Amino acid sequence: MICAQKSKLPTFRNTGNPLVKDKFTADPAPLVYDGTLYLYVGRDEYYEGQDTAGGGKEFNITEWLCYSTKDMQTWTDHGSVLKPTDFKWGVGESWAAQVVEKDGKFYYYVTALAGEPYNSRVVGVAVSDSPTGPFTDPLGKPLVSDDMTDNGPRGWWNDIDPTALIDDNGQAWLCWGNGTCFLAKLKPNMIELDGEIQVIDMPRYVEGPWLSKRDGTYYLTYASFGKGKENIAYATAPSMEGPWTPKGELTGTAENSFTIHPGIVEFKGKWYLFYHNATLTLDGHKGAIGRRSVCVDELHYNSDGTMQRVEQTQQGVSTSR
Ligand code: FUB
Repeated sequence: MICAQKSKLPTFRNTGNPLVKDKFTADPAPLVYDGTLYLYVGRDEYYEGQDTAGGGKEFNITEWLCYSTKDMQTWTDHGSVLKPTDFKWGVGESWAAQVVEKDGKFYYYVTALAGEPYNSRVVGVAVSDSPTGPFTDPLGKPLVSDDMTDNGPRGWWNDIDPTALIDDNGQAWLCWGNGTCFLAKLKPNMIELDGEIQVIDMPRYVEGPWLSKRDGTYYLTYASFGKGKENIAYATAPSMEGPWTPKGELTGTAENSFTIHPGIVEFKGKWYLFYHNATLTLDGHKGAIGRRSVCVDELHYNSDGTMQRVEQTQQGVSTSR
């Protein structure tokens, strides 16, 4: 009898920050499901001319990758789980994304470049029965397109960086935006907005929002404009309806990277802040604005619910450096 052999996925050991050392990775988005932490990232790809690119195509991300761990030390590489071209409207580049689980289905909210008739960056959603895919496009069109929001300071590319939170009462929320922080309810089907799109006014808000909840307090953590580049700041609220109170900086700026992007999760009794810097050299290519690397450090809270400032370390959360 011939038994089909399940192909074995590659694994690696956490040897400190950056966490992934064989690829450039950015915009980390953790998800805890069934005792496993899944980490979704965009793959920053090197391309000829990238070092001198000005203003335009700093980032070259054409696929999203997934990693998983049960102990933060041994990681499994699930490879590429979604591409912008998996959406029939998607063309080329993909930016930050997040996966959330509801009733055994996994919803992948992504930033992608959409072709005709959208011709802008949009938020899309893909769905799967498994955290590692395959993911398919249930809508056949973007979830948020440029015509649905005011353009604000970033024009046609302000609808980026979606983050989703499902509250304990089952209400799901979607937050996104560059230059403007947008917030809307999701319908129970998770693939349509429900009601008005609000704008949340955050000091020095740039992009990369991340929604989380701990002990009845809601956190909106985001990339803010710091000393010449982005750092991470946050605000808290007693409910998703607000009011949101700015709480200041959570981190400084990232080493060698203009951008930084938070991803926060509780896993096995500890809280973690994922972010990226650009300290990795790979195949002779030094880290750069579009050659970033995902990192993780522990996150601690004060008794009043505020977050303690996170120092970005080389040790990270590894035990094997
Ligand atoms: O990775 C491309 C963009 O850079 C993301 O969408 C932003 O959050 C910033 O990290």
